[in-house]
Amino acid sequence: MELWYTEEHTENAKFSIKVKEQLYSEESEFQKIDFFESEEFGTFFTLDGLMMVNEKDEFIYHDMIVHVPMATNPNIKKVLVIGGGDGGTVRELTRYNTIEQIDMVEIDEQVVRACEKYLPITSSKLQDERVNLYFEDGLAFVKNTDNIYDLIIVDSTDPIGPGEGLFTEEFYNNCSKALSEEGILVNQHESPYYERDAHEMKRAHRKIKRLFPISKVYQFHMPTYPSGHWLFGFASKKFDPIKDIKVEQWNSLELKTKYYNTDLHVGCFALPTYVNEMLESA
Ligand code: AAT
Repeated sequence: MELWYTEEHTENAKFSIKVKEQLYSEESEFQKIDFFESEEFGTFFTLDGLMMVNEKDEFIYHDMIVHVPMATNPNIKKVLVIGGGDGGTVRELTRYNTIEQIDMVEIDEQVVRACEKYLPITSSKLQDERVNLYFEDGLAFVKNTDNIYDLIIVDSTDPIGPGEGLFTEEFYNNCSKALSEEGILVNQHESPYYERDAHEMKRAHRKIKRLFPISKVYQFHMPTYPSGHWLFGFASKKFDPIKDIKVEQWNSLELKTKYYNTDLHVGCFALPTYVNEMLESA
């Protein structure tokens, strides 16, 4: 008998992956966590039935969420990661020797423990001595932090379930306060393609652009996320990701990356016309 994982991308379109074996299935306090083994995408996990991370395309997401802000300001020393329980974002951050402190706030400890067991490819650097793990709601965590982080990365689920609070104006406002004057905020910004995701993308952009003098959106390809076309937001009080990119400085680090490079960094901010129009009218 064949086993397939199927995700509804819209009411009328579904995406399926042939599964070799289900490795884990638990209902945590916050969400349903499932791990699967597959031929095409290796090990992958879902939260409430939605694809989060798989071994084959995770490098795209984690390259783009980390190296874009790091090449814009290579002097980043203190970083806050909100969500990101699989550890992929932390793994990429730990490659910079210049980063001194990485605080990661994940609401669901069970996601981290399961990733440590089944997804060492992303979780392997969570033990780095610069990493401090906090198991609490990111929304509450940023409330009482003032002017300390150079970079906040919101590596969150979609705005349903526990991730909902991470798409609110109150949250973005507290992130702004928690950032230093040089601070950068990068956030999981949904997809412009299908209507439901595009609605969330516009809502997020509307809120962020009111709070930050520089607020841009950049794109990348995620084969396993709905439509394959995904976005991150880049907001800052000081740095423009295109004008301020430190091409030579970043390349001199000689970090080997499979997706990110400094040409792509500039190119990924060039968006399709329909996406620009949606963002302008947000
Ligand atoms: N690195 C890509 C993986 C993720 S998972 C996002 C994580 O955010 C999950 O582990 C979830 O438990 C955590 N999370 C959700 N809400 C909160 C919260 N309020 N505070 C802290 N952590 C939270 C991102 C996948 C993106 C999928 C896009 N379709």
